[in-house]
Amino acid sequence: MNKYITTPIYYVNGEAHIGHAYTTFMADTMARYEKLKGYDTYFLTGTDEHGQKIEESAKNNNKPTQEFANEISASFKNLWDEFDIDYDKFIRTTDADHKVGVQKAFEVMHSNGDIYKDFYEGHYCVSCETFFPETQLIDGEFCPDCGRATSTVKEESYFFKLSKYEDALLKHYEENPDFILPRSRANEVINFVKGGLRDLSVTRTSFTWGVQLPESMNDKNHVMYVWLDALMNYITALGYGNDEENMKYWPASTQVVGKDILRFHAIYWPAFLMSLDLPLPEHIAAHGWWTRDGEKMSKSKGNVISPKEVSDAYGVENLRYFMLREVPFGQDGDFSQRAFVDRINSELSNDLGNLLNRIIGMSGKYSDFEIDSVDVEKYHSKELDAMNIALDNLDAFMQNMQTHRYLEELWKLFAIGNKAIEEHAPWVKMKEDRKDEALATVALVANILAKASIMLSPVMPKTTATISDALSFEIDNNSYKELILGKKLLKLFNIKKVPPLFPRIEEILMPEAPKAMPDDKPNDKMKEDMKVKEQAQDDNLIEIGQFFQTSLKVGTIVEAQEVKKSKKLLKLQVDLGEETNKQVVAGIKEFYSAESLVGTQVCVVANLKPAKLMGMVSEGMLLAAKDEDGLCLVRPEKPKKAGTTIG
Ligand code: ME8
Repeated sequence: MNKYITTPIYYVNGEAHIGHAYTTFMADTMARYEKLKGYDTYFLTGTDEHGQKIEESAKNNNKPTQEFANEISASFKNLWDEFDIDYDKFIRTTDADHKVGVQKAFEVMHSNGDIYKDFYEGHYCVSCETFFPETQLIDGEFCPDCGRATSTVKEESYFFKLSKYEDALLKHYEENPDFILPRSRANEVINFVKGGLRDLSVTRTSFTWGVQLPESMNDKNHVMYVWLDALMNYITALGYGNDEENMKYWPASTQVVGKDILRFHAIYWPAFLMSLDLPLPEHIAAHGWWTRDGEKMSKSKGNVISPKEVSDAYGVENLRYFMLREVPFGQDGDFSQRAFVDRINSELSNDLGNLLNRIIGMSGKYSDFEIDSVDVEKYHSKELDAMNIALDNLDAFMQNMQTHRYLEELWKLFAIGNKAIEEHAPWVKMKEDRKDEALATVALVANILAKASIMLSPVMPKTTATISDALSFEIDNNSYKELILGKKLLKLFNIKKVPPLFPRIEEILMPEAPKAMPDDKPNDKMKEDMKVKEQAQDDNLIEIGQFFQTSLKVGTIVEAQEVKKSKKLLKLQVDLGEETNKQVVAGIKEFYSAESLVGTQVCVVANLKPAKLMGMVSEGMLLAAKDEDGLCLVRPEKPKKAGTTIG
């Protein structure tokens, strides 16, 4: 049987942030999971490159549109390659065969009587690439989705008969309660459709950056509406309208999207497919937003976290694990560095990493790195039963995209393994001459690690490859069938030493997010500022008021100490001209000795919320510049009184 998994195709108006990475990790995990189960799986991602938004972004960057699209599309592709995203195809909507496929789809919809020409008069939000009737706008002007000012559109347009599909859509939702995942999201879609669907304008005449209509329409004035063009990627990627061999993968099994674009995927997309006489996808799975300080992270707000920076600092698999474990599927999640570091240290390093180290250590000491499972069932049937219950629960969680529950359940295995070692203390049994029992516990834990690694492999493919190498077995569909479905034990292990999988990590100081604009509907004051702000955001500029929210001061370092067990941190007492000194924990140990700092002056961000680093409170941040040659502190050119304001 086939499985087909997709991500949205991302707009090329800016580089990827961790929201995009999350969607892509989710879909990649699902695709790897289906492959592990033995399905012939096709996984698609790519970039959405047409439309007014991209045309305007290219203009703002003074680049020809295609050149601009090429650069950003390549940056997405390179990032996914660096992150080992195992896609089968990376589609670009500027690909020639995609355009042919979209034209074919337009022709089919037209010949099925679903396309007609009329005149569109209404409003358009370029940022959302969405039409709105006046009645839906906030105060007659602002986009109900993103709050930005809309423009008025009056132009000839071809329309798609969306209204015709209202009943068929409602029937489909009712008969397929898992069409929209999580199920809790279905109601908003159903209510929207019940509220009445208007026919959809699917071509534009006021700009040219889009797919032309098919020759047969004999109308060169129109280009396709970007959402029609974009949604079709899911079938053109399989060759629709060209070489259709890969259409065997259609319908998609899971199409992962963010909740911002659920309406397009759960209403327009199935209606288009019905018009094309194609079956509908099995699941549209909509996840929540990653926020920063409670605000949706987005390119235009400038409050984004770069996935590359996080993965450079902490490793891409740790990032994958954290994102899939932290947030219940469908809900929003705040990206907290503290939570990230805590999960890596406690769940990956303590629960999983230590278990592997203990098995390597004990097998080396007790049985020359060979482990035989001969006595596991005799001494550990209770643990094996508990392990099998947890393993049996996993599939349902993954099918519903509940990766947090999946990982939580999987971690029960490590708890069983760690508890068995504590309770059965193999080192005591070795001394008491009960070697069989001691080795049975070691073998139990080796089997737990092997089975858990198979099931963890879709989330952490590289880490689990290291574990399977250390335990001398393969992670593939055969081992899945034997060890997971067949519940067998691995008879023999030849253990190899590997370096610790997850060395404990420390929080690296990252600046606080700039205060972002609220995402909610605009109030009066916001509306006044909206246009100016939009311009500034597009140029990645901040307002002077935002700058002055940061209190920068000259400080004198009066005490400096090394933080034991930390390669990076120094603990400083800094005089900022206040009654008491401030404690700053700074990641500069590799570049400055503690003694050399005492008595020197630095520039300090003095109004940061206190944060804890390795259990120590840090009440500020030092300004520093870092390049390939290392890091240097930013200091006043001449001595200044402690506490002098910088700005
Ligand atoms: O909407 N948190 O592209 P896009 C979580 N081209 N996920 C986020 C996110 C956040 N803060 N921000 C973005 C488009 N995403 C269209 C799609 S598909 C035929 C066309 C993720 O670049 C999430 O998956 O704006 C969201 O749906 C997608 O990126 C939007 O990416």
